[in-house]
Amino acid sequence: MTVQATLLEKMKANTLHMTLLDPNKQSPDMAAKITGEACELGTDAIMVGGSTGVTQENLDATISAIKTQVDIPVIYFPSGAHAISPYADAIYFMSMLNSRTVELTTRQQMKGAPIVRKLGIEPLSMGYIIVAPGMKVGEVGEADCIPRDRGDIAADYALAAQFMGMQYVYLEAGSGAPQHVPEDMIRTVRSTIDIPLLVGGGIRDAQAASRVKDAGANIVITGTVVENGNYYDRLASIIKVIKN
Ligand code: 1GP
Repeated sequence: MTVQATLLEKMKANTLHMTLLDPNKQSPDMAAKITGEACELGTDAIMVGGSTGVTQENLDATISAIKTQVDIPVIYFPSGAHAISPYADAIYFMSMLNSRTVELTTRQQMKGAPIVRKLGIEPLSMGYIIVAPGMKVGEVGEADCIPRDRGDIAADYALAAQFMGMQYVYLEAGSGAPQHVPEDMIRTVRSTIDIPLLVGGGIRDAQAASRVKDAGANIVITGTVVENGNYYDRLASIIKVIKN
């Protein structure tokens, strides 16, 4: 079964949770430990990526270690074509729709496409939309961040993604954002498109996860929450609220 088919099947029944790990932020062994626990707690897939500091070496080592611990999909969440791992089950083949630079809308994709084909990784096409404050990814991606009160603009970008044939839309407030994507914006986008909606950035507790889920996210992504030592109970409560 493809990763796409697996995710679509699971989404029929429930909102999904994905755990994001940055290969530059912990050792491969620690990544394997965290993802093993996240998997036991019910996370649906592991995403691996980061805005800066991802190398072919730390990416391959991290994904290989994770694959020894989990049998849920491991999806590469790339920042460019400079590193692509043959060990990933799938790659978000994404365009940062509101970037001001052609590098992140189409040029890195042009460079990465033949590599993805050669390696045989499943591409999951995604329109990536950066919402204020955007944090590091908004900065390095040279994004015209969507103002937090302009759900209409986010919805127009999301609809454009659907019309361009993309399989997913991701609303991103940026890793470590003080506040997650506003619920009004999530609702507006959800009611505009028919394809699955991912939401991430700034979701650090069960209350936030619940708000994002109730507003209409099909997939809720958390990253930072597993970056400090005492994540287990917090991650458990986040996944529980998403699955209920
Ligand atoms: C980053 O949205 C993700 O792409 C995760 O954000 O680190 O704030 O959970 P956090």
